[in-house]
Amino acid sequence: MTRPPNENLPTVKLVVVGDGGVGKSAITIQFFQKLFVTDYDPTIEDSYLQHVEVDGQWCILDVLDTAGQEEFSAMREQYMRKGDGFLLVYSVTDKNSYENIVNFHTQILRVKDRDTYPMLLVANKVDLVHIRKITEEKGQELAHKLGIPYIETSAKDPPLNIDATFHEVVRIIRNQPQSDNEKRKKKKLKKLGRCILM
Ligand SMILES: Nc1nc2c(ncn2[C@@H]2O[C@H](COP(=O)(O)OP(=O)(O)OP(=O)(O)O)[C@@H](O)[C@H]2O)c(=O)[nH]1
Ligand SMILES: [Mg+2]
Repeated sequence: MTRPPNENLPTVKLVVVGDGGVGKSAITIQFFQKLFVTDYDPTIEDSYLQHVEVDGQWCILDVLDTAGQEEFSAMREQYMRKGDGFLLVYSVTDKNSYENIVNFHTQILRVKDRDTYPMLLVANKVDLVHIRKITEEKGQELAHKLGIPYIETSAKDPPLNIDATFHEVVRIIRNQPQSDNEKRKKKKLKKLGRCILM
């Protein structure tokens, strides 16, 4: 692996959300530590930091693995404010977790006060073919409804699409169109600059 350049790299903050037990920690740990955690130990909040290279450009990836358990839901707004991009994770074996994605999506847009925001719909545990309840078609349908891309993953060894998932969210963040707010701010600054020059 080539080394990251010795310069100030941009930090990209990702937040992993979704119901309890869908595999948020398993996905995150598989990405950062290259191992599959078989035990279920509900998360309160964990964060991970690593230099990563995506499409030839280095960045510092700062990932927040959040609590899916309902008892910690009061913390949601606070961490949502911090994210540059979100992984919306459900388990293909758990219909409730699929149905709940729309609530996470709505809450993120409300907290960000935006109509769109960088997000990726992640259908996890696809290795559990025999107990799968949510088909790929249903996943794609939801992604389409929300206007976000879709990916299928397995955190279990051999992992499926784990690196691809994190890289894709970085790409979505980099490629997002300038928000109306930012455009407005820039316009205002330009005007202000003209006033000072005059
Ligand atoms: N077979 C299979 N099991 C998985 C996969 N991802 C996670 N698991 C298992 O599902 C259980 C829950 O995974 P976690 O990653 O702890 O779930 P979580 O979403 O972080 O749950 P909370 O921290 O409570 O929100 C664990 O026993 C994992 O080993 C997967 O892709 N395939
Ligand atoms: Mg967890």
